[in-house]
Amino acid sequence: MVNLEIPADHPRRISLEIRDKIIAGHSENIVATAGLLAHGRGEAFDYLIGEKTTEIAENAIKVAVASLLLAQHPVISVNGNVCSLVPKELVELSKITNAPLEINLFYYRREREDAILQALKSAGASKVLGTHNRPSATIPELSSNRRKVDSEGIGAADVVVVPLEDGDRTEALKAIGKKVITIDLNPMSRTAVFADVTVVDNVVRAMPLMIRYASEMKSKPTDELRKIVENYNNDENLSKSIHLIRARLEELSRDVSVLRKKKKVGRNKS
Ligand code: PTJ
Repeated sequence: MVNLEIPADHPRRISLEIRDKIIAGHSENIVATAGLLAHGRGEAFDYLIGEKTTEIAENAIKVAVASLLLAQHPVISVNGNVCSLVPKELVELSKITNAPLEINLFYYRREREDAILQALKSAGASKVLGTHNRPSATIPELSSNRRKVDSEGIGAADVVVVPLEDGDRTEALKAIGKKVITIDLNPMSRTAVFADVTVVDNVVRAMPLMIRYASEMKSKPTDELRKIVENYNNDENLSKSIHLIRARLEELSRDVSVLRKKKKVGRNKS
């Protein structure tokens, strides 16, 4: 934490505390400088969806968890932003779903890899893939630094979770036969529209819910998990998310005073 001394009754306290984590992550080499900008973009979309987990997102979370539990070789990809926001949750989800964590950075620097590895270990991770001393493979369709993956991790995976992602990787992963799950506040991003399952939510809210559902659903029969996945359509999920934003904006555009009322009632609400 950066010690900003955010007053307990500040109406935007939660949002400022999340920012604080990202800023601290940046000063510890975990978050790339561009990660600060990515966070700001996320905040804007979070504002538009109402800064809460919608029913639409919760349904996508169940599908994401069912896909992870059905996978032969699931992997959770870790970048600087998710590592700074939800390190403990990454480790817990990884343990419950038997999906190893793999560091995969767009803005690669050795110091960042080391800092992220250290943060994951402090959060309880015993094994982390994707580090410079691990066996590597290449995703041929990709030209960015993300092309280098762990051959025992993303290289061999059937399902890959890519939370809070830049837009270059999902299509490439799909081109080599991987199923892609993402958590992205922007339902119109490249990653969101090319993924198989898009959770339109903030990682700080989505990850704890994924953990809860993974614990609950772990004992479900395979057939039941398959049905959850088969009945899902990601395009519909995205349309509903975009519609939700539109409906919210339409409501507010008709009567802006609603905003004032909401702000008076809810502390830390939009
Ligand atoms: O750590 P690195 O080097 O791998 O780089 C990571 C970043 C995030 C900098 C890199 O992947 C990047 O530039 O991402 P983009 O292109 O800015 O995309 C990030 C996406 O995540 C955008 O669609 C944001 O709206 C979304 N986003 C930002 N914060 C959150 C989020 N989605 C969910 N939860 C958030 N907290």
